[in-house]
Amino acid sequence: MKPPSSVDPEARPVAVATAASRVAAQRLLRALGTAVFLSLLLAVLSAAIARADVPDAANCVADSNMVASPDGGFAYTVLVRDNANYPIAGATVVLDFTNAPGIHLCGSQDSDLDGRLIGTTDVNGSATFYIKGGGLTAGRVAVGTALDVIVEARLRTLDLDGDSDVDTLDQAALNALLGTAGPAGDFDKNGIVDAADVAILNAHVGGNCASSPAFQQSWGAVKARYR
Ligand SMILES: [Ca+2]
Ligand SMILES: [Ca+2]
Ligand SMILES: [Ca+2]
Repeated sequence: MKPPSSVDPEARPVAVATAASRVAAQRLLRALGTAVFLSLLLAVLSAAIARADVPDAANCVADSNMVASPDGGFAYTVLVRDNANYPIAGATVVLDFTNAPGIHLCGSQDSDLDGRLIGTTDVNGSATFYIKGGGLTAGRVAVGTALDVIVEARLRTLDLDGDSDVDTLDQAALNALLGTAGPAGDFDKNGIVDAADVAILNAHVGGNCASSPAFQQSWGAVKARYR
């Protein structure tokens, strides 16, 4: 029988160290596994968020016919959605009038005079503009997100002579367009200039760039920014 003193003095410490190492290794593996899982989760979430933040012009909605007047009496709404057709809040919407010569935007709205109006969508992905402007154009207004064009809209304004007001001269100009197909003078966008369009113009006589109808107080409510 071997005396206890013959036991290798190193044996027990080594065995203890090995067991401790296994526990440490398992802990390390678990920590690594958790880290890898969290990294993958973060990557997936980031991709989902990135995708949700990107407007898809094909799913955005904007009227190809636009109406404006110096008093800002007509709403024009743009809906911004992503590739899964979900609305995007806080998205930039740009109305670019630079290819619509003959249109004059009121300086009170296009304060930097660059021929563009910029809005931001609300929680429903919607941005509503009350375009203050006048004039006639054969060009189109590019309606788009920060990156893409959604639609090239045809614009008609109540200020037919382009002097930034609506008065008897505009009424006379509209009378000369009666029976035509528009877009000039076709304010209800039904493809013909008639008495209904005359009635619309008559309701805005006296309006100009300085007009501030009651509805403009709702600008803040729709959370659209202009500059
Ligand atoms: Ca501008
Ligand atoms: Ca006028
Ligand atoms: Ca009409």
